Amino acid sequence: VTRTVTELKLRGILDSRARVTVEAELTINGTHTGLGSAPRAIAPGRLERRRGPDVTLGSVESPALRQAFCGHDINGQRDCDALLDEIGSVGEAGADLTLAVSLAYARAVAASQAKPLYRYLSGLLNGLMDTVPKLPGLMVNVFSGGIHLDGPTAGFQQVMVLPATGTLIDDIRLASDVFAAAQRMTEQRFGQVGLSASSGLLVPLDSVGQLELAASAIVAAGGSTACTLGVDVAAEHLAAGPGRYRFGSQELDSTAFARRLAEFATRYPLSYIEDPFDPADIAGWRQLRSMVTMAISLVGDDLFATDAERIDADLADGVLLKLSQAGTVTATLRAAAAARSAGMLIAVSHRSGETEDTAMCDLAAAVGADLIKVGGPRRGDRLAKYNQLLRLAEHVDGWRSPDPSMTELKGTP
Ligand code: 2PG
Ligand code: MG
Repeated sequence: VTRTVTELKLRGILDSRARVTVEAELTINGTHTGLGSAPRAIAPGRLERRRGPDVTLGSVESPALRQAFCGHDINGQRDCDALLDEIGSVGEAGADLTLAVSLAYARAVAASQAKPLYRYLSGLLNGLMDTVPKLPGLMVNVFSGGIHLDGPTAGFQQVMVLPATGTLIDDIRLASDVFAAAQRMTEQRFGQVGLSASSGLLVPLDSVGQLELAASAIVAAGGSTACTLGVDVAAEHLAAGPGRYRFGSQELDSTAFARRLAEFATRYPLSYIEDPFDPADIAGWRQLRSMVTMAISLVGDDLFATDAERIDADLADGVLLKLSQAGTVTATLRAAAAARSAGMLIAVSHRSGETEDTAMCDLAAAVGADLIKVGGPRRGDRLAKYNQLLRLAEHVDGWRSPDPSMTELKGTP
């Protein structure tokens, strides 16, 4: 089948922080149209592909994209993304524009094949990796800190709860209960608290206080046997010079910071640590790995920046996949395949500034990701993702139906 791009529209739209990001609308053969948009981080990692120049709301012009796509036959995601890479590499489009177009093309083709997006994406994995679509486990942001907190605090960017009841529906229920318990407990102490960009609670507590409270909230929600905790240290943003980190009121060298993290791993039910060190602090990564048990996954976000070439199983146990870091669907799938062939865990992630796009959920299902993080269960930009996962649960094979013995969602206080 020939797939001629008959129309490509680009526009500036609002993200969840009311910053402007881009959306693409692409039509093939005049019949099938797909939408795609790019999220926007508060502060992208050093190794990430760059966003393009700021765009304004409404129609956006990109002569290079128009010329390469409009009226041309583009016969597969790989061709589409190779073209986008080329345009990106000569500086004609940033990773935000290329991602938006790549996702819009994927959705247009999936629609023309009457396939849900996850099925289409899983078809693209042929020859790249062997996988059966499955739903990921959740990592739910409870407390935010670091640069996600308004104001200068040197702490973890996210404290998350990882429910593991065995079904998505019960996981969502339990995580929502833990979140509600954490909110109730913090509001009893501090009065009303705000929400961060990722819909985590913004509390006047340091990281230790947050871990304590999250552990208590798990108990209060009756989740002690089914929940662990995870943190995104986002250490790149804590770095105070090579191999030095600001943490609370202290400045620690790499070894002292590794010891601190390893100590947390013994005091709290931690199962996941993301970006414990700066990407340049290779010694730090190796050191922590030798200090913590196998029960804890060390995962690279800013470390690998969703780049297949950077992925290295000697440094971490897992890879965080962010479509906006890779810049195209194909580059993201390549990173997933590289992670799997290295025997590493795969986690898929949202960004701090999100749109209503839910492609990351389909991506997670298609690559059979182990984990996904889409923020706290508050506000539409994050709920869109939880709700897409619920829809996917009806499709994806191998996902058990809910256990009726689990209690009903208790709801927010
Ligand atoms: C992260 C993400 C999302 P940001 O660090 O993993 O939680 O944050 O989009 O700000 O990079
Ligand atoms: Mg991160």
